[in-house]
Amino acid sequence: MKKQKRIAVINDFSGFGRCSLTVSIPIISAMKIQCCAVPTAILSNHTGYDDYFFDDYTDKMQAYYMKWEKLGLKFDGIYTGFLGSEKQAKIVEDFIERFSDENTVVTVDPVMGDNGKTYATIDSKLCSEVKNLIPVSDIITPNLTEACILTDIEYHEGDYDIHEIENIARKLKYLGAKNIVITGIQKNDNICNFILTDDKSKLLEYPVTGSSHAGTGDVFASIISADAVNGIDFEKSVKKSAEFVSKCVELSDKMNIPVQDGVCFEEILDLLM
Ligand code: PXL
Repeated sequence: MKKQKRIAVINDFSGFGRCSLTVSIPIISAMKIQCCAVPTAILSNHTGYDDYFFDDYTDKMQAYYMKWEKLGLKFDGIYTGFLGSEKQAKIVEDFIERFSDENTVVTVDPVMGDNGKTYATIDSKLCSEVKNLIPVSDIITPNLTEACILTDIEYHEGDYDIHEIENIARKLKYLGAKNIVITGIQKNDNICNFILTDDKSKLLEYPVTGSSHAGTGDVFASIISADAVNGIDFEKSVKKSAEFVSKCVELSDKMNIPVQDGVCFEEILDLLM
């Protein structure tokens, strides 16, 4: 039998709203990879709702994962998402140093905002700390808002032309990114992902299938991180993740899921198996 792969996911636990760990654990598990969670914060529901309980886990993370070091754990993949405080960027770097070897694939989803705005708990200090994670990553999965924040380029509404997108992606590469996918780019009424790697630069366009739901970036990055560990070609994986997210969005609208409540990925999780 082949050895089962294992990914450590450093992300928040939001009990309601289908984002972060509550999305990554089922998706990565469905893709037959062991998913090991390191919480950055515990929330009753994500910050897209008007009110939420938020317990920052910064002071507990190291004590938590040092027990893993004692167990001698190593990971085939490390995937980082929402950080609960600016101090956590250094903690994530420390985690990567301790728990990776030359084969570990590090996926950094620089979760900071969407639609031109930062999320409620994210400030400029945290954003600048997140930049430090780019050089230690193998893959980054920013949405357009996050790509703009990382490159100090002003976000605008409406369509983006290919030169603007290439410029943002090149700046991300200059910051030390190796494999980049920028998600959620609006163009000609389509939604696009832009890929930049050492040997590829490509815009992938998809028709819009529904409303903009919370947590879709987390669904996308979970699939990307699992595929990367399984050695799937990056472009193929981006297409598969985008198609899965499109189906989730379409179905969620059909099932009248409020946009804040995320997408009903559970209904079609079997497509990833
Ligand atoms: O899906 C991104 C995300 C993750 N974690 C928390 C959030 C959000 C977006 O609002 O609030 C806690």
